[in-house]
Amino acid sequence: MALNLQDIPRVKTITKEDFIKLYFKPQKPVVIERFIEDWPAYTKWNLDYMKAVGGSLTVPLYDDRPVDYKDGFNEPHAKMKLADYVDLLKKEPTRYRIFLWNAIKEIPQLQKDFSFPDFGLKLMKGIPMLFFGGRDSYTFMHYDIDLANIFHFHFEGKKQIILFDQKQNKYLYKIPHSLITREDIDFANPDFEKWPMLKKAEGYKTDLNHGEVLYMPEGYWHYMRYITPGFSMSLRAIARNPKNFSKAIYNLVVMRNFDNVMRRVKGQKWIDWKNEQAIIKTHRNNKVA
Ligand SMILES: O=C(O)CCC(=O)C(=O)O
Ligand SMILES: [Fe+2]
Repeated sequence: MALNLQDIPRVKTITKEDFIKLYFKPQKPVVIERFIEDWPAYTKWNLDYMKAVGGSLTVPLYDDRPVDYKDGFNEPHAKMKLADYVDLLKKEPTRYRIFLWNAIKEIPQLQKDFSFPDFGLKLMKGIPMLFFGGRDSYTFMHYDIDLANIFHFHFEGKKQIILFDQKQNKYLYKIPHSLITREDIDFANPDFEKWPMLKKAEGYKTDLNHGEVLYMPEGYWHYMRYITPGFSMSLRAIARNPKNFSKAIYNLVVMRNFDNVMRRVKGQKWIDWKNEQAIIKTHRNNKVA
């Protein structure tokens, strides 16, 4: 038994008219394989290059430890010089990932290596975010707080991707007041005895290679596992669907602050309660005793 996942459609390249009509309007994911071949980044960007241009910078690192009430929302677990981190990635599998790092702000010359593509959507130019990971490290299943449209460009190596749309929430053991599913689900190889409702979820999958760009529609859940060490850049465009846009505002203004306060007030009990609720609610919604 495996998750019910269909392959994300792939195109070699695409016009903005076709992108809008075939993928943005219906909110379907797509991989564009040869979109950035004219970017200098296509030939330049690899782990050695990042080490050469930013090696002395200190970068925030995350591992896959479960959420702890003492951590703030998205607080890093460790810090390292980028040069040491790249060496570590190349030497051995590591759980440490760089997540949501605004590298262009710290290494402005990277800006010269790419251009903001015209997909017919207005991209938020101030925040091209970078993500790095070592072999077998993964970014837990989540969706982004602003439910943005995300263009995810991958460099060096291979990365496994699993996506679900928001209609699947009732099957995914979503943690209330957060943007993640139960962290003890291994989406690469789920235990269906423990998580039976996952059998009903319908999603998408692909392996992303160097130079490919993945379009993730608004609010899509994403799980990403680094099959080999590598890194990616995400560009985003604000949620256009009014329902998603208001959810984004709610998450940013209310949900995040409420969750932080509850962590401070109730501590680990709050985290434990949310984790239990993920199971209770998923099974109740699906009427499993
Ligand atoms: O690449 C990763 O590790 C995660 C990427 C991600 O979550 C995003 O682009 O929103
Ligand atoms: Fe994300």
